[in-house]
Amino acid sequence: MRGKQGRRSSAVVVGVGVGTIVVVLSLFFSCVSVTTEAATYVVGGTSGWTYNVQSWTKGKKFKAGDVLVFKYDPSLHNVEVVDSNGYKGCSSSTSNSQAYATGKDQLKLSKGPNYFICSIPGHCDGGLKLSINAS
Ligand SMILES: [Cu+2]
Repeated sequence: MRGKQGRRSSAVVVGVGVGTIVVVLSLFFSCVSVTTEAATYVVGGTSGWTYNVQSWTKGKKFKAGDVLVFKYDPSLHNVEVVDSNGYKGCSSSTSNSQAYATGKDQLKLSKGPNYFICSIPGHCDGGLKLSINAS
């Protein structure tokens, strides 16, 4: 009787030990994935790359290397990577602006401010612009 109980309690101890190791390991791997894996975001969520898209960034923390996927109808819009002046003035005429127009452009964030606009006349002024600060 006493021997049986002893075996049962040691089995419980072993069970707790394995459980703790599993918890510790899964915590370890989830921390690793948070710090090293880049996140991928569909800009604007289900609405995609459209007007007043800036509100979509609220509450999100972006990191350098994260990938933004711009989804839109390429017959209606495009995406241009611009500098701060291009963003403020809705102008793509800056020398270092880059245009994309596939309708599903994947762009990597660089550290610091990142600016995107639609360069079709009136669209950026109408709110089709995005600024993201990546840490
Ligand atoms: Cu547009």
